[in-house]
Amino acid sequence: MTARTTQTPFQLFDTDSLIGEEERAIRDTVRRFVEDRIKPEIADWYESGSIPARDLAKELGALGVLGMHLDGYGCAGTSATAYGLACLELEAGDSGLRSLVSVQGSLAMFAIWRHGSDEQKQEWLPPMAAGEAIGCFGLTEPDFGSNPAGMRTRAVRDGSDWRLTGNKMWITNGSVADVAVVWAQTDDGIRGFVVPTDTPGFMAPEIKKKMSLRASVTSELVLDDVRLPADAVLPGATGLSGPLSCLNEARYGIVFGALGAARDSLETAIAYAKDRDIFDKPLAAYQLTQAKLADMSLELGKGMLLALHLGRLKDAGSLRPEQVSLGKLNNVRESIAIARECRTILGAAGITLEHPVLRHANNLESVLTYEGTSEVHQLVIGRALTGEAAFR
Ligand code: TGC
Ligand code: FAD
Repeated sequence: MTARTTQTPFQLFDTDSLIGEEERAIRDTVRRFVEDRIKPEIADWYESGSIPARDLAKELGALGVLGMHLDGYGCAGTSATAYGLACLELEAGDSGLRSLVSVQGSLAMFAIWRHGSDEQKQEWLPPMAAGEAIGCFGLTEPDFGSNPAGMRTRAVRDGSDWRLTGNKMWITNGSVADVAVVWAQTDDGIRGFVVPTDTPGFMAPEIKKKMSLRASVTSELVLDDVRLPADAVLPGATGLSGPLSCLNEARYGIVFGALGAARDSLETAIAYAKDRDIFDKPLAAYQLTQAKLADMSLELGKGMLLALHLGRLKDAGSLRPEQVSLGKLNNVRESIAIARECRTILGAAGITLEHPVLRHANNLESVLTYEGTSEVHQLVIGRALTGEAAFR
């Protein structure tokens, strides 16, 4: 019997025909970096719960992915679609790697780029784009995750200075950051502050014993009467719309990124099923296996079409927050389902770090929760459909 030519899920959908030449070149460069630099090391980093964040930040800076869709200040100024494709390739390595890049570029850098003064931009954006300075973004608090409007961290005036007091929780990159963008209540509503992490009173203990995102630094931020100069405040942001505008950027990256974890899981499962003989023939030759592979490929391909559509809307400047919610909700929910189903195809072998599938599934538990839980995105979509806000 002659072997048939096979296609990958994305080849089945011919999604490459929707991507420009330059975008494909960027994607392929990031994919090579992940294959050569990340995949050989990631299982060990995950098992030990540590990553060489400082080295990686510099390498990612040299690759040009930090704040890559922003203009000026050393940023590459690519299309939003190219940024999405880069997120997909990074997350095919590990969600923790994509998180490092999302938090740096879409949250910390974007906050300064969109809402900062010229001086703040000049001081922080070039070293952050190069990966010489690492940023974090402190919005969530121990008692206020889905509802950041209730935050208790407070900044009060002291002469022309500010004094900042409070606690932030679950902050990616916190313990390795050089600069933290911290959101706090003030007499004028919620404001953002650019806080160099060597300021007295700033501490960032790392959160340990995680079962998800183990190859990512997650921290608490303790702000114990941190004194900041008048020009530490982001002049362009007043109210909750300031931090939420940054979340749109990071959520957009996740719309693509989650599909990378799913693609890597599915490619692993297909290769494994072809290789593994069960009851005297390859696992891939059973109808039950093929039904799983077909259904997963459908969801992966549909997710990619949705991501590319949202990417084009973003490039045209017309992407709305509720549309980002459609993509984040669907693509993370389907990607975690794919990673879990792939694990069944690998049987017992699927539970180890020899294969990436359970690592991806465990990581996607965090991705399902951060940047707005699935329930929050259902409620955003529900509000868009009905006009009724059902958050409270
Ligand atoms: P609501 O009354 O709806 O809005 C308050 C003000 O904000 C404006 N707004 C937005 N602006 C920009 N983008 C959006 N997506 C916006 N959504 C709302 C809105 O127009 C209003 O403006 P104004 O001028 O009238 O004041 O606010 P709400 O308190 O009812 O909350 C709505 C809700 C629940 C959707 C929001 O609080 C929310 O999204 N909660 C989820 C919190 C969240 O996602 N946190 C993420 C923290 S960062 C993180 O997880 C990083 S993970 C690491 C990684 O990315 O890898
Ligand atoms: P809660 O808000 O307590 O939610 C608990 C449950 O209640 C969820 O299922 C939720 O969907 C549900 N729920 C909430 N509201 C409603 C409602 N109105 N109706 C029905 N159900 C509801 N934050 C940052 O600021 N910066 C970071 O860099 C960052 N990095 C993170 C990294 C990791 C690994 C993780 C896990 C989290 C990170 N976060 C970060 C925090 C993240 O954004 C929050 O965990 C998330 O917003 C949810 O908040 P919570 O965990 O407090 O859950």
